[in-house]
Amino acid sequence: MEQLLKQIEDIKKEITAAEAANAAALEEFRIKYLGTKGLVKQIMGEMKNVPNDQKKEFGQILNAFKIVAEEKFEALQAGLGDSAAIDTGMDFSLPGDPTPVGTRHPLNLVRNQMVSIFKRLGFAVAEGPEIEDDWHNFGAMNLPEDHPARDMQDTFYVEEKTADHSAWLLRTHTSSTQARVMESQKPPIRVICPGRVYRNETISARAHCFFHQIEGLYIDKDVSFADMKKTLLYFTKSMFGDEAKIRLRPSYFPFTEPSAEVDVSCTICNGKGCNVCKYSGWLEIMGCGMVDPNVLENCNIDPEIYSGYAFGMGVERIAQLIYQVNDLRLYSENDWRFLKQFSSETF
Ligand code: 2NL
Repeated sequence: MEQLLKQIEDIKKEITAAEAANAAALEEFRIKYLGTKGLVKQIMGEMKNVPNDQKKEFGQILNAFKIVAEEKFEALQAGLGDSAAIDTGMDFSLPGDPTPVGTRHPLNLVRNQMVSIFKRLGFAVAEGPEIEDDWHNFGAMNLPEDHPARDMQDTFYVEEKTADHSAWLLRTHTSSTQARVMESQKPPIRVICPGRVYRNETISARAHCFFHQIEGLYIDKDVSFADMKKTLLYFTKSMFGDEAKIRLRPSYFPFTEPSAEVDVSCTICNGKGCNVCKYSGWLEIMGCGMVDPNVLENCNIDPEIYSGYAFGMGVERIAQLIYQVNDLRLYSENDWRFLKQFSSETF
């Protein structure tokens, strides 16, 4: 007994004096005193040799001894702080490796900017399906059954017309979404439809089998051609700067009458003449017109009460004027050398 008590006192002194400079030394301490083959367990094992009448007293001494070892371990651990967990030899205070976050796509940058201008003018945003039936894409838009745009050469068909369903196709313009809005809402309607559209074209620098459009529609009582001109001028100035001018040239679309093509004064030379505008001073940016009465009727809007204007433009075309990208294929090749050039843009 005497000997055992002395041994406990000696180990206690050792424990009290112990130090741990790092996680490895702390682990050594734990194994030596508190491990399954450690000294605390060993001494506990001596309990069986203690005479019965002394077991209670000895038990208390042993318990206190164990607590001394455990408390010391905790104190050493606390002293080492976080580094006690695992000593990896790494300096966690060093700055981390940067995480690449990607960039916004130039077409999304331009689309967002265009949408925000029209939102300021009170236009709502509507989206619709890219796979359409031929009524919403063509019929409602006043394109007759034999119109060349419906040709397989121009339109991608997903399903041919059968006895129980119309033809399904990849929409060739977002007017199909405007038709859906007109069918389901009552005037006043003031909406823009951004989205991807498809045409059966051979891919080149100047043509692609898909591109992006924003079409707009305003229907109310007494909507005039002048209202349309003022809206499109506001849009153009917001997009290209206050010095930008517009010019309307008479044109033809099956869904509007009268119709016009809209040019903006060259965004590079401001109308003086340069390579980009081929020395004409003007660049074509959109089509527009007063919504044809047939189109209103097709969508259950009474042309005797309501009138409206509509317009459409290509997002790639506007992006080309802003960024001088002259090859349409760049937009969909996902080439990082192209995309990263837009990393500083925040829109
Ligand atoms: C273009 C397209 C235009 C429209 C598009 C339209 C027509 C109706 C209803 C809703 Cl009836 N949207 N879109 C109207 C006039 C011209 O041009 O991309 N031109 C370059």
